[in-house]
Amino acid sequence: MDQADESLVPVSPVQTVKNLAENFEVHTMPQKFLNMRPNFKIGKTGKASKPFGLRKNLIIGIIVIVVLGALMVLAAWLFLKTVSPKKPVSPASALPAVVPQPTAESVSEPIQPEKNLAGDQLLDFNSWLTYGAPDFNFTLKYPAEWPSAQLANHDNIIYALAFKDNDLEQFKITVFNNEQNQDLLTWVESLSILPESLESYTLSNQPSYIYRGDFEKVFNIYAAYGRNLYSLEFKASQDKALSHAYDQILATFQFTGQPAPFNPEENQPQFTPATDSDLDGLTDREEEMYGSDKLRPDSDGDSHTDGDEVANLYHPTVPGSARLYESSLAATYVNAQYNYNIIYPVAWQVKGAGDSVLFQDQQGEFVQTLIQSNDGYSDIKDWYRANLGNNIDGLSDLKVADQPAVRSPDGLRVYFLFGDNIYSLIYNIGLRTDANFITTFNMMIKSFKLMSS
Ligand SMILES: [Ca+2]
Ligand SMILES: [Ca+2]
Repeated sequence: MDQADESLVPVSPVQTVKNLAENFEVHTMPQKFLNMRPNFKIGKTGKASKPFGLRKNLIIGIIVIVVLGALMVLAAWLFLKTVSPKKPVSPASALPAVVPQPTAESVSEPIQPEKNLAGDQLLDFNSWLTYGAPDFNFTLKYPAEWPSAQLANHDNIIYALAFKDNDLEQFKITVFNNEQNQDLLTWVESLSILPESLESYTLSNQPSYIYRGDFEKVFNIYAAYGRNLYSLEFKASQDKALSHAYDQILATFQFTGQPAPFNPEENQPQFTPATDSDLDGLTDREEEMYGSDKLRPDSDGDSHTDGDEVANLYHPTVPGSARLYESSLAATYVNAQYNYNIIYPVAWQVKGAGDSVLFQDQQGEFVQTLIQSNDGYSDIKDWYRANLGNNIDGLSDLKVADQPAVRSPDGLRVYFLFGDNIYSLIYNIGLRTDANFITTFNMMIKSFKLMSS
């Protein structure tokens, strides 16, 4: 048993496994481990020769592709040039030869003749059709491939029309009933568009606005004519033929017929003057703004009422000849483009620039200076009759900056002619029913000065 026991010990399975394990550890593991590890490490830091070779090949590959791409573009360009020599080479097809990335795009461009053909068709203005909507006072020309479809009316929309290319709306015209005789800017603002994001535009000789949407998916043109307000919405596009077609549509758009005049009765004041507790010509809101006493008609006791003082540019709370515009209550706005300056309450915000500037109270009322081109009129009343269609009997005469001017029957709008332009000063009470700033408006009219250019 002892011998058997002794002889059994070395051949026990545990021992065998242990020996095998020892053998493996000694002869293979460290060697492999030591050989593998340094290579792996060098490779990972990117200094080893093999990956570098790969990068080099890749770079050479890219260069070859770029050069080949450029050559293909050049070849395509030369081919197109010989095939259609009358056609100007668009910078789009010439550019990618220098730009390494979009080779695939630039090569595929000349292979798409359908698009160019459609563009040619689109821009064949002789084939364009005329659309007239005499009841809604407009006419325009449009590509024959774009059938028109009338859209449903709702709210104060009285007419809506879309022009479609393959069932997709390219542009649409919406006509709104201007029941409240809103001015254009007030209406556009009511569409939640900030005046700062508008640019002036002229549509069929009417002062209009263009608004380019936040994401440039559409752009809109807003205009007013007679009793209607118009929105023209175009699907924005980088396609040159398409934008050229849009330009042509806008160039052919005409307002037609005499704009329906507003009934003079409707033009009467639709607001009530705001409270003027001491009846001195300044409303309580104005007294608050100028710091005068709303219960004392002559706050500074110089025998001139507060209202008279402000209307004539004097300081209501400093006796004597202290000027309003030399005080901290008012500021001067200078418009170098149209050469004028005007005094406004310093508490108001100035918005806009150029031909349309708003001076706005915190509660929404504002005075606007609006300048539009004068199409050859020499008498402001002739312009008023032709453009606003109102009965001129209700107009009152006044002078603004020494120019003969007219004031609308409601007293909120003043117009005069200067140089090649019509200048308008408009007091807009916004959505309010009471007017708080009539005297301030009069003060601004009186302060208006034209500067020699
Ligand atoms: Ca008062
Ligand atoms: Ca006074």
